[in-house]
Amino acid sequence: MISWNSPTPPALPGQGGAASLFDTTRSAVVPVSTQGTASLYVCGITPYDATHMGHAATYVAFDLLNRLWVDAGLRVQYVQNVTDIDDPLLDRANELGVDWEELAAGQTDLFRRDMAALNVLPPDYFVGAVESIEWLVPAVEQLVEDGLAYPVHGEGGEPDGDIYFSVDAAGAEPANSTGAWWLGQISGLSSEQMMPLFGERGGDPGRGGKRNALDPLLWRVARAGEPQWEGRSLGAGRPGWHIECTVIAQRFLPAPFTVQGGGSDLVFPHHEMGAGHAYAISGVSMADYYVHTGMVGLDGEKMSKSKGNLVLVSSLREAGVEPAAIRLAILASHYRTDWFWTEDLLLEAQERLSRWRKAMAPRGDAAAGAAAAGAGAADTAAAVVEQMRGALANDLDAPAAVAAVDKWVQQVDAGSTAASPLVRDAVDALLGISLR
Ligand code: 5CA
Ligand code: ZN
Repeated sequence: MISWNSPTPPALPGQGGAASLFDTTRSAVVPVSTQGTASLYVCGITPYDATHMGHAATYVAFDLLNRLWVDAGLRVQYVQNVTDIDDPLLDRANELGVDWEELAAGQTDLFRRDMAALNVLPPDYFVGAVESIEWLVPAVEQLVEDGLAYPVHGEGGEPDGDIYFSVDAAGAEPANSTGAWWLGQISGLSSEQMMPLFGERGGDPGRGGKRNALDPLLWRVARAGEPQWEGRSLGAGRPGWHIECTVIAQRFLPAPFTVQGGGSDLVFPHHEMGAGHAYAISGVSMADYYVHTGMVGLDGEKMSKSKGNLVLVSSLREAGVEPAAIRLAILASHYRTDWFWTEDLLLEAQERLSRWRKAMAPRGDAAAGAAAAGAGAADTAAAVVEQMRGALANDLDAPAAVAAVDKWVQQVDAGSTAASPLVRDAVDALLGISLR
């Protein structure tokens, strides 16, 4: 699929240091090791409704990482998927009485416009689940041949032949080989903890004929009235969810790649199973680090399409809210915390944006000149950039980076230092807030 365009961030003098991130699997903030190239896969949208603040916060968080890596002189390979075929999309299309492909295409397009407006750097590859089917079918065939996946006999009106991944067979692979996967490796959850989450998050623990209730679907054979694709020995059908991200990542990124990202709602089963699929297919682990964003809510509940408690990026934009203010409102919370969207957060961000803009506007007047000539304005600006780099390298601490800019803006307002294009460039390059 085509992605979107965002301006290239300005290059800053010097170079940022290596990033540390909270890795879900290790349950700690750890230094992220990269050798010249960093690779990132962030789980993309299911395009049945418009981008809400939760999605926006997740993509802005990984955009901070992308920008930090670029600033550190790394080449970044970034892949994002679009789940353009799945149950929730088909259900919504049926509810609305619209064609599922049109719904997906329209919402994906709106997502691109929202991301461009929020100044999120585009992925190098933006790949739809439908596009991945031709690589996915051979991967599932191989899993069946290797005894790591199996067909289920239809019961209760279901047809024969849906293919499931055997978590027990895949988890029993030699545990001493590098990167071996076992159920629980990514999430650290017990089977008892997994069971309810599996049912809530797209799994079908009650499906008869499975070897383990937690086995996830790889290939759903054709049903009347559902879209279907050629599946060679699997029979016509459509893909399961987790395998989509695995095959897309395997096609476009190294194995293992550096960071698998997404919201904390994806830790289990999505990233757990995706890692299992990757290891079962290739014998190499999927990613080196698993990084998850907190959930954004509204009025005391997680913001979700299914609950309908949404604040949409596009609605705010239509109401005339500046995208940079939306982005700045997101940056006020640390990416790993769960937080609630409020009108006040947006008002604060709008005020901050105008303070920053005023302080950073080029001033040719005598006062600015006098301040610039005064004590070390350039040094002060350079120190702010280092504070921002340090804050972001420390598990993407955007609120600390924002606070460093706030403090400097106060000094500019008080006349104790001068406006500097360096800070303006750093706010643009590192935080993605363009004040031009
Ligand atoms: N297509 C799948 C991933 S392969 C999916 O989860 N789609 S989604 O549209 O439901 O979510 C898109 C991204 O936004 C995911 O990374 C998800 O974890 C994240 N997300 C969803 N809801 C929220 C929320 N309330 N707060 C923060 N992030 C969220
Ligand atoms: Zn995914």
